[in-house]
Amino acid sequence: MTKKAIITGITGQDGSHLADLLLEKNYEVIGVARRCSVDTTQRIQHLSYNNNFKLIEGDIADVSSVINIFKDNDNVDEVYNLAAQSHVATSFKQPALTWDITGKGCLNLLQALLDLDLRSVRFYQASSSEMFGSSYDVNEHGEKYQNEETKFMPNSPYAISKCAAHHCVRLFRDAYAFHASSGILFNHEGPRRGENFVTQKIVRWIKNYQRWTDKVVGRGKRTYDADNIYSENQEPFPKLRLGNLDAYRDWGYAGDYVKAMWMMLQQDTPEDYVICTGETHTIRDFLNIAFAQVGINDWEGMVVIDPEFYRPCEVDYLRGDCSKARKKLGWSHEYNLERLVKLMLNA
Ligand code: NAP
Ligand code: F7E
Repeated sequence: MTKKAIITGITGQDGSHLADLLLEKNYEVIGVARRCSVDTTQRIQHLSYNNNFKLIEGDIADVSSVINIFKDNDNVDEVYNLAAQSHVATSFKQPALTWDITGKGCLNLLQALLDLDLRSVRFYQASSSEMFGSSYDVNEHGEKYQNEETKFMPNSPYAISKCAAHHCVRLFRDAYAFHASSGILFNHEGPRRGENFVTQKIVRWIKNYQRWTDKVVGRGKRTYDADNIYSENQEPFPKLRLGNLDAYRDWGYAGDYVKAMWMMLQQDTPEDYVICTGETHTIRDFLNIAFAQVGINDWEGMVVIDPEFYRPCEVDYLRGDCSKARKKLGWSHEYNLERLVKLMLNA
């Protein structure tokens, strides 16, 4: 029998990948998008003629909007809450808005399901490795890691909002027997990643720089010389401005990670799972890999460290341990960092 799923955050990176996955599995998919003055549906353009896909208007920060989503769409089997103000740096500038969407938005959805007596609907919450903040455990080899048992020490308004939502999910599971699970996902990227996240920002800059050298220096004559960027007789090309290059992140591919979301809701028992690659790299490592893939080994002169991109508080080290997901869900990642970077550069 065809299943029906609602996805909030459908216009985002993960929403679009999850919709692709569920439609492949013959689901009927309802995507929730908020009203915007410009078109935000680029990532789901390819679904506009799919008869099993429907786009509806809604905002998870607005209680009556959330109630109407469930009233207007019956026989829903699964709800995936991927909507969020998901940018950590922005959350320091807009903390209350971040709370309303990323924290309270999740409660609005759960409470609406309870009040409308829709407890049998399975619920997925997009929790985040940011919830660990400065916290980690150490294994027998002396390596730092985070898993489902690691305590949360959130250090941004975004992470605090995600923690609140995470605990709401646990509460609705314990208090009202909801089939609700949170995936504690570590950073995941891909060609559909928003352009102000660091991986996509770097990849886009490299691609624009390649285009610029093709135009100005001539195709096939790329010199990739840092001095080129501001040489006197050529149009200037802005350097890549970044913040802290020393933070460690466990980066995976979004297409791999949405499979884990679906797997969690197919289990008999709802539980929370860490999803990650288990490998960690600094932003500097990412720069080395990305520039090397286009034949540039000396990128330092092309990058400017700009205090604007430093955060009031940083998450220094993230490396997940997803043994539980491997064992119970049978999930594992296909893309390592090298392959992910290649995918993004070639997109
Ligand atoms: P994203 O690309 O930033 O997408 C966020 C989505 O939420 C967008 O569709 C956005 O719509 C929507 N949204 C924002 N406010 C909303 C509101 N008030 N009502 C309805 N929709 C709203 O994020 P993502 O990378 O796909 O991540 C998906 C989820 O996983 C997010 O909850 C994120 O916090 C979480 N997460 C992401 C990662 C990661 O590394 N990607 C890791 C852990 C957890 P607009 O297009 O209108 O802005
Ligand atoms: O930053 C550093 C920055 O913004 C990664 C979200 O999807 O993953 C994401 O959050 C690192 C940080 O991702 C720039 O300081 C340096 O240490 O790409 P990001 P994030 O903050 O890790 C988690 C798991 C989520 O849940 C979030 O929703 O890179 N960094 N220079 C920079 N970061 C940005 N954005 N821009 C820079 O110029």
